[in-house]
Amino acid sequence: MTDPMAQPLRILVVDDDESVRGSLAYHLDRLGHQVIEASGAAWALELFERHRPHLVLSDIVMPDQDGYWLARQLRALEARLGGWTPIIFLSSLTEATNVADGIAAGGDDYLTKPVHPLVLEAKLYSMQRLGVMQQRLQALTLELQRANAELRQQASHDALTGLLNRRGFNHQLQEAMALCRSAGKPLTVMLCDVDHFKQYNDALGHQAGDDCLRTIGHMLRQLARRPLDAVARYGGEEFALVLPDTPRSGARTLANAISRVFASTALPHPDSPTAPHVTLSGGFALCEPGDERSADDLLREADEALYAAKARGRNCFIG
Ligand code: GH3
Ligand code: MG
Ligand code: MG
Ligand code: MG
Repeated sequence: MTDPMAQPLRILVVDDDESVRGSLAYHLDRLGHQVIEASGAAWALELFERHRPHLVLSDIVMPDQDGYWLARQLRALEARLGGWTPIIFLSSLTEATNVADGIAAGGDDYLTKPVHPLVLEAKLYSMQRLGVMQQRLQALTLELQRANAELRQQASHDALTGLLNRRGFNHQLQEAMALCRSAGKPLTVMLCDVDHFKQYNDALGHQAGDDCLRTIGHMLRQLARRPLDAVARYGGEEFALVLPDTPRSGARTLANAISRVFASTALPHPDSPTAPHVTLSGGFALCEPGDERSADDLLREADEALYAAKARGRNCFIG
């Protein structure tokens, strides 16, 4: 990897005095840097946007706009575009207030003319070092943001099926209920549980059980595919669906479609007393406009309906 501190810099030199620019350009060129010259602040601003220099060396007293103005413009530009370019003032003004004003305007350092080439070199080095640190910080921030997004995803999703987990589902349910209430739409909550799944594992092995759960998740996702529908793995072999803008008739249609697809896709279940293939039992609860029950109330009702479906002999939906 190339040493970031050894990189040649593109430096914008701003001074109304041509001889000052010439002398600075001479020293900077000897240090291997590339120089862009501007004789005034407004012109410097244009050149800055065009060339995006790594560093700005600016005079303060110039006809028209001064160096403070330029620094303020550059900082305002960066506030919009992002990034940070070091600004070093190089002025014959020597009062403490000049230094203070320069820093307040957005300058990072302040040197007085004439500047010794060694001092100039050292100051460039120090700014370059700050720039490298800033880049590392940016890279770290990006990495942190990515890790955070990954953690958020993991906190709300199930690793096996990629569906929402219980926590993600509960959050989604609250949001969907609020949305449907304000829009005056019905909403259905559905809980499904795989029938005789213990026997499935016992007959085919836990790995096959995992594969089966993944397939079931995919099938449910395919069946409940309206944009606001959410499918979750609610527990071990239990799935939950929230179906906004879905009345009882819509929930029944979906329940029938689930049973039909499971029968026709025929995931073989050698040991099921119910059917030769994997089946689901389900229960659902409806939240009509004006119904003030909580999400927990709905889930409890759906769970009771699921229990009733199991009691009725499985492979059916009640709600
Ligand atoms: P029922 O029809 O009454 O629901 O019977 P069941 O056997 O499906 O229900 P039970 O609650 O007795 O057993 C659930 C089974 O689901 C047992 C458990 O090992 C299995 N299971 C739960 N989570 C997973 C998982 O992540 N992977 C696999 N392979 N099996 C799981
Ligand atoms: Mg001047
Ligand atoms: Mg279960
Ligand atoms: Mg089960």
